[in-house]
Amino acid sequence: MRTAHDWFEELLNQADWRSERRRMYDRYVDVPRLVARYALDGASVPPALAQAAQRAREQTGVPFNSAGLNLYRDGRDSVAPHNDHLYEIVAGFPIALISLGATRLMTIRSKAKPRRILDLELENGSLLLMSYETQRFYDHGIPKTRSAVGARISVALRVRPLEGAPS
Ligand SMILES: O=C(O)CCC(=O)C(=O)O
Repeated sequence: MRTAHDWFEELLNQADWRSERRRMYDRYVDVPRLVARYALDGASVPPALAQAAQRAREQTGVPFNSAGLNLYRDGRDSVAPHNDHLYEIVAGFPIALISLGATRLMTIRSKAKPRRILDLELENGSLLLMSYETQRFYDHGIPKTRSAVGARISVALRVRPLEGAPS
């Protein structure tokens, strides 16, 4: 897991982390994690991200061109159940999630009843591939935890439509 550890340290220190605010009903709230986004053909991509994306392309055969990074600083950081917006992904391509750092639980829930729930421990160095179709029928999220957990970075790789290309 040396490589995953090195990628974690490098991205923690070099990624362009930002906090975001989101409208919730009539007020704005902090998004409970830090985020960074990269077009993978851009000049400012950290070397660790370029390497991780290349490994994911080799493992999956998918031409990922975009990365969304999440930094969960501790157990208070989370992402609410959601599905990816399909208009932001080229039809048919999966989404890859690389986990670095502390293990966090991901909960995957079917949208339709009867509700099926799958809990996955996302470990350091793991790669989770979620199919395009999954986004139609399932939500995924990282719940908060009271357990003492360290920081975790997830790298979400997607194939985004090129600017101006028909989707
Ligand atoms: O942190 C994770 O593994 C999930 C990230 C996620 O759901 C997203 O970036 O949309």
